[in-house]
Amino acid sequence: MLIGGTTVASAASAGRDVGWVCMYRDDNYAGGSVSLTNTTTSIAVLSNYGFNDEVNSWFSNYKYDSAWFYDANYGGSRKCMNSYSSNHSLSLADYDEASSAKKYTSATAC
Ligand SMILES: [Ca+2]
Repeated sequence: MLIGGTTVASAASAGRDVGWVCMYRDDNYAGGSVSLTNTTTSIAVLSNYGFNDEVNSWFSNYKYDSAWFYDANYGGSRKCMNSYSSNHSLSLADYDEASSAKKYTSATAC
């Protein structure tokens, strides 16, 4: 899977690391993932990770809010990923829409 642009061995706990926000291709945190890590705190173009319009679930183990966006470069509709929360299955309208994502430095950013 791709984590911060580096391919690493598959790990069931990937994305659950402290400070990480992991976005998954399929429902229930499956199908491979790309993560906002402690060093990669924003991804302006998810297609650079082979992950454009792919996200169906996410898990945040980050103390502040983060968000994903319908368009690249943080454009279009913004969908909040609240601190220490998760969504095992996005709404059908939000399926396969995420094109960028970033972490904030506040728990009330969105
Ligand atoms: Ca999109």
